[in-house]
Amino acid sequence: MRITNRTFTMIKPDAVAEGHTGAILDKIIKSGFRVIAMKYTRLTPEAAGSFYAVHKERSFYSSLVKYMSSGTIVAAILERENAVQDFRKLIGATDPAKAEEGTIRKLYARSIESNAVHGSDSDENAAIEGAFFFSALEMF
Ligand code: FUP
Repeated sequence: MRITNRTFTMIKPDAVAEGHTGAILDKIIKSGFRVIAMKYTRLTPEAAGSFYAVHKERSFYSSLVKYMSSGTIVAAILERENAVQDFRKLIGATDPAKAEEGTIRKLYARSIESNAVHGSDSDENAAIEGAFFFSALEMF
């Protein structure tokens, strides 16, 4: 049976700048996720604002947009059974101070804003977020 459960991730500017890309990808791959599509890119403030539009009314929005457009990111689509839920377990709580030992955010995040990685929160958002960065041809 073909497994079609996918999630979307970004390795965020702090983690890329600090040289954690390789270690984070290694952890993701060794946890059984297959990389379906991946690229290094950088968000403009407009693109970051649009990606996080759901948080537009929140007090942290403008700071988040500035941070997410501050440097190189790695965007990727991942595939595995139960991808969305299990990837969120692997990355840990939004606030690294509350993240469980061994999670990517516990290991590599600096703060609730500079929290190293993104993981989609539903299958629907995984599809929307993946399509934000990749064309249908790139997602094979
Ligand atoms: P998560 O699903 O864990 O990425 O968290 P949210 O969707 O709640 O938040 C999206 C991003 O907004 C977080 F990754 C970091 C940022 N954020 C803040 O900067 N401050 C907050 O209080 C909450 C979130």
